[in-house]
Amino acid sequence: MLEALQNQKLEAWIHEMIELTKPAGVHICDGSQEEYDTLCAQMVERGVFTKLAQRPNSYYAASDPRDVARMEKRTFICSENEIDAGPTNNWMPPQEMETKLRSLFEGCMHGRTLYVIPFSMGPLGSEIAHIGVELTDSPYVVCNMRIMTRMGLEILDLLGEEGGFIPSIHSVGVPLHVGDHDVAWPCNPEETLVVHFPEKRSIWSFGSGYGGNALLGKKCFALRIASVMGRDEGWLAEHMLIVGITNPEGKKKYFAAAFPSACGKTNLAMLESKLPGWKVECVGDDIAWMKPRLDGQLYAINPEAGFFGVAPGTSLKSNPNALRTCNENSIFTNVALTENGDVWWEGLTETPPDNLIDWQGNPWDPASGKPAAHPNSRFTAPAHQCPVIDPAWEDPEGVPISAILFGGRRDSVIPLVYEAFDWNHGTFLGATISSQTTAAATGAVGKLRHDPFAMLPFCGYNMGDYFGHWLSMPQYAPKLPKIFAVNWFQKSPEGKYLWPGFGDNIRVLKWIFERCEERAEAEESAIGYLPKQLDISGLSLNLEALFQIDKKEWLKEVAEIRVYFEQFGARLPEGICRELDALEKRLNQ
Ligand code: OXD
Ligand code: MN
Repeated sequence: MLEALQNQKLEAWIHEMIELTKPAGVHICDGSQEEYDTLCAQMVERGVFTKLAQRPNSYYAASDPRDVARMEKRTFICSENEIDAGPTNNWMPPQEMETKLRSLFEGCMHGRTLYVIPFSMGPLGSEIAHIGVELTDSPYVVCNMRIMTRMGLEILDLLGEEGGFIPSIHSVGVPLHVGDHDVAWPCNPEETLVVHFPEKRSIWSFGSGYGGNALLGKKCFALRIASVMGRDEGWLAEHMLIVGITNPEGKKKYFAAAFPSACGKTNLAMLESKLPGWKVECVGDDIAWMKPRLDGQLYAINPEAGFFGVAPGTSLKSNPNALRTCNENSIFTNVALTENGDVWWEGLTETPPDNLIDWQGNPWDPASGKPAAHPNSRFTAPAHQCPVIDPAWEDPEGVPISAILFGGRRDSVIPLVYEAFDWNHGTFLGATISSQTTAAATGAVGKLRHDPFAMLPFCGYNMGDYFGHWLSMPQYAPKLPKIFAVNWFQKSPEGKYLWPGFGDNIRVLKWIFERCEERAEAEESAIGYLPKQLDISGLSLNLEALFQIDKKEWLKEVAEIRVYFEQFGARLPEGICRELDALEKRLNQ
């Protein structure tokens, strides 16, 4: 079967991996519906999937409770030199790591099928897109990858004899020997490793079957490896949603926005406008690849083909379009099950239905204080099913980006919105995002941590160099977008949100849109340009509190950022230090 592969590099690599992992069989995925249906039926038979009676062609899966989120402590960037991974990544010498991986992968697919998944990140044939091949022993991964990427035989045709691809190998790390009993969610948490070799541009993932640890096109390729490609080739691979905004006169602009994981990116990407005449359409909800074109602007594609959205909190109020997107042909992982064969999660309805089965397969007791769905439970749904998918979402040329937004979850200090003075200042805003942690990664929830550009867990090289790459972008794209900072999450001293968020965020997008047209007015402040006016028609809220700048708190912020930046040493670009000094000076004036 492998002889049918035209690409010699691909064939040789697959042979090498078969020899290493010793699977019982090999299956080259054609990406067809028939193949997907067969794999789903097999997983239903084995108790991995439960078919949902209430949603056509949709399934529920429950993971091992030890395998529920990205494992940042076990994620490595193995560059040749430690300094090139930088202080924010885990590192090990590449030779040592390779030896370790080869011993972990030795015979690890015994008794299982090795699936070959050829996939494209981005519309087929787009100059912004890139091809990857994932080898995995998990049919759950195959089915999720079919939703999340463009996958199948046409990718092999596109690759031809000579084409390049990013090789990535994944195993759940549980070989099956004669007499072994397989479990519904095999995984090997003690040995889990998610490893990137940036110079070789390859990915090895062992021991986890969940999300970004296993669907290697997403965080591993489209962010960690692609960020390195972007640095080397003069483009940007970012943890950003992309939206198209149309104003009442029918004029359209595209924005990209970076927020740390589980801070409402999917909600913003599919926002239902509360302002008459304003419309938001979704190009992507998680990742943007942006390349300069001859006209000097940055053009973005969404490299993904589906959404891997956080389920809890998704409701008709917060994100009706996400709910409509996963009405059919979707996979739900670690949510709760209803007795009539549907799914449920905290926040979906105000009152939970009776007789729920929790994400661990037990009858749920509402009095237990435990959630029925895991806080990082997810839906995997095809992007084309989104009712507000943008008509240009698959345009191989990408969409021109007019504004970039940086946000975090901060209950004080950062105002609702402000605009950077220029590109360098905007880069500084990205570099200084901090946010309360969420359940998207293992570890404590609610702790404030720096998450520069929302890329802390996803930057494939030294973060100081990454700031430098951003500063260097004007040389590739002279007509760069304007940059803004936003914070939907400020609270009153009593702990109540000051801003309604969700569909009302259009009011902030409107100001940004009109700033891009030089129509909206702004006031210069120590931290950037603040709106002179914001359309809050119909709302009663405390605008003063939303825009207050507490200079004492900001000076504390500056001192804290200075300490944070120390870790980057000589790799911290001069341009970033200058911005910090200038901010301090303005605050002291
Ligand atoms: C995600 C994440 O899954 O950022 O998108 O963790
Ligand atoms: Mn994300």
